[in-house]
Amino acid sequence: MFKDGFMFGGAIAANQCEGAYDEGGKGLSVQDVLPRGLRGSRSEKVVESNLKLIGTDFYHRYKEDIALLAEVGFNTLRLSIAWSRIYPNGDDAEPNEEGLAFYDSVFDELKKYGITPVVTLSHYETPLALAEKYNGWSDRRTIGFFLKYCETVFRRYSGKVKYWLTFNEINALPKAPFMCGAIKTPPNELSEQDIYRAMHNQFVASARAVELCHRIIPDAKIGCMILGVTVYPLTPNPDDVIAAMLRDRETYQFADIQVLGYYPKYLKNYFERKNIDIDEQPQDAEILKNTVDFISISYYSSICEAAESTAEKTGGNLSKGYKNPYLKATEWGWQIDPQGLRYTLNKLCERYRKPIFIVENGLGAEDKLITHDSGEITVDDDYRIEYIRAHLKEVKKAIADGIEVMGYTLWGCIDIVSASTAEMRKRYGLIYVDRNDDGSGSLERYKKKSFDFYRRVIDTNGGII
Ligand code: BGP
Repeated sequence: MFKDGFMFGGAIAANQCEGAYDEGGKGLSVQDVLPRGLRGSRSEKVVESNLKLIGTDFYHRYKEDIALLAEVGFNTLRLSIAWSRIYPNGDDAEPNEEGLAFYDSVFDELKKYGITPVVTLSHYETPLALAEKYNGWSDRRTIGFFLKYCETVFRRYSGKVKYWLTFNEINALPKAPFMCGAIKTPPNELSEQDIYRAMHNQFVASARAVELCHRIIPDAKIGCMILGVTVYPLTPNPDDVIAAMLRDRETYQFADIQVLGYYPKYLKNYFERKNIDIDEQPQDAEILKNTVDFISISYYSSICEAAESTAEKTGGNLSKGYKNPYLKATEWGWQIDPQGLRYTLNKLCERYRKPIFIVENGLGAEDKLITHDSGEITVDDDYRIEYIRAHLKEVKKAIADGIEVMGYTLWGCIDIVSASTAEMRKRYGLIYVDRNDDGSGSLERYKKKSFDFYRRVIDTNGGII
């Protein structure tokens, strides 16, 4: 059993489910010009083939969807506010009331079912105009635009939202500068200094959002959100162990700054060696001391690192690494490693001693909707049931290891458009949405086999795991 009050449910993101990309006063976001996710360059304008323009139509169907999630027994739903619904151009003088009213309705609907919202302020959804006018997070002025947006939503929803996350997978920025940082400059023209300056602007923005949140909503909790890449050395060769340690820093440098409140020595020494100037302002060190209340992570898979090897490489969530011969992988090459989740939770706890929230975990798979002679329609996703069961078993072990795990929200709890590949066929949900990569489909919702499994898991607070 998980403890009473364990935050159990699922997670979605505005750009991957809402659709209505140009409705309700919403401005374009960087996602509206990324029709193939990270598989291709950004388009100069909106193209019809971009599945995110309609998404799964959550914008119009949120009441139906929330009722279904309530039927599973969710007590928590992680979701994001699309920044460009609130400030369509990012630097608008006044917020868009239609956008604010939409999220009021969503939060009221969640409250009807006793579902606690956990809200991501920036989930790869920066207003496109900030990319066009300021080159996104490469310009320090974007900090001010972000904080104006934060202050607007903190004040508007202070009575409805008590859990906030600043930047989704903030450590993904170096991997995808346009999607994560609205930086238009082509990646091959960005220097390391450019990337670290943009990261610094996000660190300052995140810390100032923490301070603002505590001031406006004193009983709220606000966390960072880290792409939890678990790195193993490919062999016990000390060269590989060191290589894995250094690769780990690509993740921990982000958490260190947001959780500990300062730049770690290894990173400052690196800046000196590489002559990197992050353009730190005099007040920044003090600002960074506004540290988060908890750490949230996405965890899907682990990877291996080596000093050098001819071993086969494989994909992962925005991270490539060497294949682990002991693990199976998904169709997209993401290695399935439930024990890696326990390992990651232990490492984070040992480093930070703060509560940890698993806000993304799940299996992307090509589910099949079967219509039987009887007319019954099913999706037999036993593989997803096994994935969830195996990972929750490891969460239980991590808790027995003494780690304070706040909750678990299954990623893509209702099918959505995938982030890195902008596909519908890569499905994560307990609920199947009838939409295909060619844009066809009724958008009807169908319960998968995992729907009832997860309902029983929550109903027993993890007892059947
Ligand atoms: C994370 C994002 C999510 C989600 C997830 C799965 O990077 O925070 O938005 O998309 O990855 O990745 P994908 O959708 O590419 O399978």
